[in-house]
Amino acid sequence: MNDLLLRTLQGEATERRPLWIMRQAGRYLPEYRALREKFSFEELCARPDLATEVTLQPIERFPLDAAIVFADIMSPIEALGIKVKFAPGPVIDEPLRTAAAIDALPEPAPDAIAPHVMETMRSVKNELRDRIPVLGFSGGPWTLAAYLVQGQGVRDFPALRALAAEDPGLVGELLGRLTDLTFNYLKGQVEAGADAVQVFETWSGVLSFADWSRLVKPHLDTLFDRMEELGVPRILFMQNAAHLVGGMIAVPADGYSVDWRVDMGALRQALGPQKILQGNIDPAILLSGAEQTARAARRLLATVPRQGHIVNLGHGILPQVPIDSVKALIEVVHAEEQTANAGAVAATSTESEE
Ligand code: 1CP
Repeated sequence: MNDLLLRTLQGEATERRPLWIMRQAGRYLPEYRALREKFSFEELCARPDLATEVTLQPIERFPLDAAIVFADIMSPIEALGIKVKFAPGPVIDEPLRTAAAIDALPEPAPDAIAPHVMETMRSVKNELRDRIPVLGFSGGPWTLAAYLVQGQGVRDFPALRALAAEDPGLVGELLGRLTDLTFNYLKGQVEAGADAVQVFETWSGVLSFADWSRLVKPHLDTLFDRMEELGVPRILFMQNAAHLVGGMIAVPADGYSVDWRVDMGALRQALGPQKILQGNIDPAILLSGAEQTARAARRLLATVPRQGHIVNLGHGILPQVPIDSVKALIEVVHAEEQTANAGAVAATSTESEE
């Protein structure tokens, strides 16, 4: 297996940095858009044969170092008896805003949580035959709560923040239930074959450091502590959360995925070599084409030491990104190995000349 990602997450030095791209299966790929002409997003997620095909689309096109199973962060939510529509982001008809609604949420049996995603995972593992690792993923409890309480993605999620101010105990109760759901969902994916998992806590950044530390961090600590028993590396992604990084790196994860607002070189210097960091090219740079993308990638590699770094974007790839930008990113990351080899050869020949 190409195990660059897993070895990096275990703290090993590798011949080059691993690279995968958040939202690598999806709308920037013409072959994904072609499938979407025939099937809705819900159908693509619900049918393991189609979800497998979509998962593998970027892998067939590019030499990426991991696959990520095709689903949505809201995929486990149906097990709570809540219908999620996509337009194009998740929409809930009756947002959860009362104690009665939150208390009434069922506690689904683990095998009732998104069984179609587990089947997709098994089928992807089977198709890939251990060529590269497969990531499982889930939304983080706060990010799931954001959609459940707000009803849809709305800038800064004011209804969620209002409920958190008005009844922090109730929001805590909801986060506790979503932590259980997320844990069981990720456990199912690992049992189905996931080699590593990522928790997308995308909307963390809407809270202040004090509120996030009090309201959300304890649930992430519980989730990541419990995940240790799953025996696979755990990555935590937070977006728009430069002000939360100090708390984020105290969550017991194996890797920390930060967005482009974080100065990764400075973060590495502050943390020392132990913590594994993932990211963090600004996804918008890829819109400006191959040349700008290559420049940004070279700058990233020059500022962040190789060991302990997983190259990725700072957030999901955008639907309008040209394919050539993705190719340019991959070329820069792959060229580092050649440079390192050339360096090694040069060093050897200098030695033999001495
Ligand atoms: O085809 C379509 O029109 C549907 C678009 C789409 C896709 C391709 C949605 C709706 N979800 C997905 C797949 C998806 N979502 C994946 C698997 C693809 C891959 O990684 O290769 C993943 C990992 C996600 C994760 C996700 N969905 C997050 C967390 C990561 C992030 O980007 O922050 C979030 C916040 C969502 C919500 C969501 N679902 C869909 C959209 C368009 C959104 C964006 C936010 C919103 O509009 O509220």
